[in-house]
Amino acid sequence: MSTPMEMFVKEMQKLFQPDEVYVMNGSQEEVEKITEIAQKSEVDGRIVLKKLNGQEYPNSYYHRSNPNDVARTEHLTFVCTPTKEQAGPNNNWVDPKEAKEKMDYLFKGAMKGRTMYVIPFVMGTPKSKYAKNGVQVTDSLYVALSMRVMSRVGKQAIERIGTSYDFFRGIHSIGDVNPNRRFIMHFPQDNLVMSFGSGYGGNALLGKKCYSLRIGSYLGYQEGWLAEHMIIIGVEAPDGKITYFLGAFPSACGKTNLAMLDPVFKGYRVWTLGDDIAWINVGEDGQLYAINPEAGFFGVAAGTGFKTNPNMMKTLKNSKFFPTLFTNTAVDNSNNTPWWEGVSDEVPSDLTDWQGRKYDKNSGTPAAHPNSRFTVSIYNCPTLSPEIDNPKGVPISGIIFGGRRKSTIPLVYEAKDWNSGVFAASIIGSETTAAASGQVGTVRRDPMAMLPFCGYNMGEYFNHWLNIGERAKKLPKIFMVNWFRKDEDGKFMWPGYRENSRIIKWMIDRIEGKTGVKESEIGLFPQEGAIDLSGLDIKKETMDKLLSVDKEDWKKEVLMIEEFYAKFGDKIPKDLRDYLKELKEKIGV
Ligand code: OXD
Ligand code: MN
Repeated sequence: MSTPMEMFVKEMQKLFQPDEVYVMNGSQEEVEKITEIAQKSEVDGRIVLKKLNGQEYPNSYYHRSNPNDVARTEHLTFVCTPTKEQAGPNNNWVDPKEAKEKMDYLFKGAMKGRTMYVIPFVMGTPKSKYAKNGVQVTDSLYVALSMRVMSRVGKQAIERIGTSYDFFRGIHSIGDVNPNRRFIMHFPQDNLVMSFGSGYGGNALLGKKCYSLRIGSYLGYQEGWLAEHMIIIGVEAPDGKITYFLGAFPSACGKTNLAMLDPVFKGYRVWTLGDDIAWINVGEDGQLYAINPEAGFFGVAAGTGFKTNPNMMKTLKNSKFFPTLFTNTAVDNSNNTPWWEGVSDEVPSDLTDWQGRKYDKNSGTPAAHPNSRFTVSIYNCPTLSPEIDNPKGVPISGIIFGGRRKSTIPLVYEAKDWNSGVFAASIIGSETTAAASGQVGTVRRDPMAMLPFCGYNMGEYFNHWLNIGERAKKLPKIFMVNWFRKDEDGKFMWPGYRENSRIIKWMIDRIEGKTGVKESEIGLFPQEGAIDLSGLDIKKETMDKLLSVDKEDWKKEVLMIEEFYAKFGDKIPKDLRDYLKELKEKIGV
């Protein structure tokens, strides 16, 4: 008798007709073997991996993708629920039967002449009752290796799955990397994702956005937990006390930097637990507990350097866990190292750009793609929390929500309580970034930074957040931040990066009840002088502006919020509609 997992593999073999099938066991020898093969294999006319300078970047490899395949493609991503309403206006929708027929047609025979890699994986530390199992098939060596870094692959997953039918199925083929034949189809009711035509992280590493967020959010809705686009950190104060925070920010808004922040204050340190996704459960004591389903970072290289994120640079230079992949950066030919804007001030003279061309410094274009990425094990991180494999997760005292906004949104404010925090998070707007294909810099609503990742109707998702608040006995405080305010000359008003620790220190004071607040139309502001600005050269007028409500700006903001809410009709919980009404009155709309 075959196990359900074996049956799935057989079914996939029949569909894809690969020359060979290889089931990953997760061993070190296996990773080494696949890495060797990848250095000799071409996909889409490119060598899959090239070894980089091991002295500078140990165990690191370079990957260049098709230039048409460099980011998530939201317009080709679908949530195929039985009805369109279940997917909600926040998702593209196709009827599940139609979607499956389309994908089966594309998948049929797509792996002829290729090897099908079978990746049994666990999301979350395998001992945790919150961890979940999946099996992905793929014909991409790059995807197989990346999944090995980003999740717990192999034996432990096979053992956990055993004879159970209860595992996520991820079906992936890179196909012919043709954007006209590229689809990422989610079937929440079937715990299934089908993805064709892309090798890009968020489209192809199906354990990540597809399972841990889109399908995960739906499972959380069914089972009473939350799957969120959030970092997890522990902030240690000089007295040794650690306060755990979650932080939700849209893609490419500094989540990874915040996840391994080096605070400006002596005696404070940040412990990293996750930089992208959190699974949050109500613990037995009624507090919220979070685990990171992932085992690696898939971070934006562009902009990362010793000045902006020294701990990430140390992570990339650590060789403990193998391999580290660099994708669509440039390469410095003088020493065979990956290079990207921000890693050094000097632009090296002999660079090959992300598209494999000789780089011309005067071209006015960057050498690395703005969404160039690294894939690296979390276990290489020097600030890794000792709690990383705690099966219970870590108890959360604060949730930080943010967006990227030039204007309107203050540097920080606090929500009065859980429900008003859910409202504040539901109205976030953010400027789009290079992490998704399409125009960069236009403001769109991105509630909880989940707009591209919520696998069901967002109106119901908001309601689920309110319900979690009712179930939990000890709720975290909710804070809203915006590190990206600009002045009239287009200069950032707040220095950001390490200096953000000043805001986090204030949040800890608030959690501990050590400082009061000032009420405003939108929420609670820090009291005068409550944010420790010692040693920072910032004008009082700037801080006053950063911590105030500009009613004229908010009048426009409220209209955008109203327009967004209107798309969901009465799916938006009444509580949230009432908050909006109240906000309009306070702003004077
Ligand atoms: C990511 C994203 O890759 O949010 O994390 O796009
Ligand atoms: Mn992300």
